[in-house]
Amino acid sequence: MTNLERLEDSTGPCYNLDLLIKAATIGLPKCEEIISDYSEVHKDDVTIVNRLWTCQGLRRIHLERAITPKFEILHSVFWPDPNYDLPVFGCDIVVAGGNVTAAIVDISPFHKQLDYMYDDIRDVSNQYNFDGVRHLPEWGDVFSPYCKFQRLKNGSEIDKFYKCTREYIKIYTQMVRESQEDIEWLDVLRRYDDQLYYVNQQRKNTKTKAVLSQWFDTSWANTYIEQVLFDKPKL
Ligand code: BLA
Repeated sequence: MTNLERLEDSTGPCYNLDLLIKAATIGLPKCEEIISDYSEVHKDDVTIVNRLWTCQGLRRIHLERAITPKFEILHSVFWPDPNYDLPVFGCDIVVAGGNVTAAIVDISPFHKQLDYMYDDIRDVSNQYNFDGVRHLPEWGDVFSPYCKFQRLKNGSEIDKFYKCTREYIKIYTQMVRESQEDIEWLDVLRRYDDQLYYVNQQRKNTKTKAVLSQWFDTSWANTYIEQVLFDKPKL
């Protein structure tokens, strides 16, 4: 199979999540696609495709698929605009040699959001339990108690992860639609700082850098991590 065929292989877990996340952007208020220099990256046998949007409440919605003959990655983050009191939605799935070694989905809280925003998420989270649960690394203190992180060992676990992500993203997009702008200076500044902390923690994931540096050179990998995967919010 070529990379393009792999990308469009509708039997793969990344394909289904890709469609799910694209569908979730429909109906977000004032949602517009952003054209970036990284919309397609090709090097040797690696292909990366990026889609970016912005909408009211979110400074950036990022959906990425990376494909090589051995690896497939789907990565997505919904980054709040610090003028809105919203958590971060994040999802990452890594398929290596046909096995889903990592599948993670979370709605990650800032400040005290856990105390007043998470009733629905807690209820949904309780309905999904996975077999191959993995431990979060130290930098993973940014994730919520309802973060789902596991390997997916068979089709029914893959299907469960899809359904759980569908519920999480449904709750999240509803939060975005209902969110009101709050430009109280101290609150905005605090949300900016909180998001910066999340960005810096994600940048500590040595595995992201290891994979990207294997495919490209270290300096390209660093720029890609800083500008595309985990960019800092602007004040
Ligand atoms: C782990 N992330 C990984 C792994 C790889 C990547 C290869 C190791 C897989 C494994 O442990 O089985 C790599 N992810 C990438 C690369 C890209 C990518 C190269 O998106 C882009 C080209 N990671 C995220 C997001 C979250 C996340 C949004 O991008 C969470 C919401 C989490 N990835 C995450 C975690 C691990 C991981 C928690 C496990 C890290 C560890 O075990 O140390």
